[in-house]
Amino acid sequence: MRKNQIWILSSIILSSLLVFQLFAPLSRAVPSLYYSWTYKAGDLIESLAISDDGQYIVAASDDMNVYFFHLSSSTPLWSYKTGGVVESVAISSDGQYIVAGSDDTNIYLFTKTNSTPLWNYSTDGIVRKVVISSNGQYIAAGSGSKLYLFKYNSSTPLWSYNPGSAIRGVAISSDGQYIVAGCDNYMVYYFRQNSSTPLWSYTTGGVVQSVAISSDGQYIVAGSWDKRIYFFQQNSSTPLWSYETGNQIRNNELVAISSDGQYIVAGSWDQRIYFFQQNSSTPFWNYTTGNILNSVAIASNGQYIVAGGADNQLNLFGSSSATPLWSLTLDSAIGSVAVSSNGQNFVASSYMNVHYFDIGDDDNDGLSNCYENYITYTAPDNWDTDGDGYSDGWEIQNGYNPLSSLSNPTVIAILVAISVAIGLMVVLLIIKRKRKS
Ligand SMILES: [Ca+2]
Ligand SMILES: [Ca+2]
Ligand SMILES: [Ca+2]
Ligand SMILES: [Ca+2]
Repeated sequence: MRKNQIWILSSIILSSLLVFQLFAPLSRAVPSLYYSWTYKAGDLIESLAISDDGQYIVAASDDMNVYFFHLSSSTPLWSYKTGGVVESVAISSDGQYIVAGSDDTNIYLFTKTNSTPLWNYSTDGIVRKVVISSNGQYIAAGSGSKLYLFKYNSSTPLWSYNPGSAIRGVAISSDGQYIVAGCDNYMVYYFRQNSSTPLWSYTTGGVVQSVAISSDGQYIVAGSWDKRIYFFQQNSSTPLWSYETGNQIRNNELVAISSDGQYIVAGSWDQRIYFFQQNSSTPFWNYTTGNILNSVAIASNGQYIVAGGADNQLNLFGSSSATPLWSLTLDSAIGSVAVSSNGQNFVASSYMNVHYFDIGDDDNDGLSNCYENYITYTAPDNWDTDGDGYSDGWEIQNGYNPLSSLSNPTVIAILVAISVAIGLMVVLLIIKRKRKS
């Protein structure tokens, strides 16, 4: 009888262990616990940028400040107060250089280690858009009615171009050799770094507010108030194709292109997000949101898309499907989004707030890399840090310690079994003694 009880008990323990093991290392597209933080500025956030590796973030605010963050903390590494609303910010690939454009007419260049600008330059008006080449060597800016190009080591522009009306959209290739600009006069201009005379220009049917360029400068995309998305190759001012959406493309962050120029994303005031492959003007997919779009971004590899707008919904898509991989409702309209090169780190603004997200999960244990680095202190490259057979994510979600191999259901089951067995033996002993006496 005692043998039978022990047998039943151990089979129950064994089978529950098997069930635990089966469910422990579940893989997910987005980890169930991801890292995020929020910083609240003094006024509306106008623009956000993130370095390629997702480590550094820069924000432009109507409170006149430029804010610079490292992903490890929602407290800025530094901030700098300009003389007006900061309209636009950009960051080099490695996070080394930061550029900002303000309503005080100035362009500011910073390095990541110092809140004092390396230099600033006063333009002819409000600076609406700034960009920096991935290598940090060239800066382009659109202001009152001019496009400016700078080299990082001098506040004197290499050249400027005056189209006679405001420049709203600017983009620059990775090496800074090619620049594209969108203008209030309905034109798209394409430049080479060595000349202020455009290589070509193209007239759309409306204000061109959003432009983007592939890393090598070969492909250009533009979004216009005429509702259309235009796709160009660098050797011709005639678009390869264009596509008419249901409403205006009316913000300066509403088109984006992957590094190789193969994938294009656009957001329209028709409330839709459009995803294109380079060779076709028919969207590969589109997704209908609940309001106008304000900002879209695409990972360099073209595999992830982040988009946000006036419906407060932040959406992350994979390139293959219009069904969001992940979405989150923020507290108010999303103004700006930016994404790291692999799509695993991104930022979004909602009114005065800057939100950072890390969803990379290299070891597939259900905890994002930064969540492991900054919250649980487990290893982001080891799904079972303490080696007890239960994944880090499963342990956290079920109340065990992922850093102690003694904290897991197996050890607890064995302890329970031992106590039950001891208990049984004591009871049996007592019964035996009572029968004897
Ligand atoms: Ca992980
Ligand atoms: Ca881990
Ligand atoms: Ca473990
Ligand atoms: Ca454990």
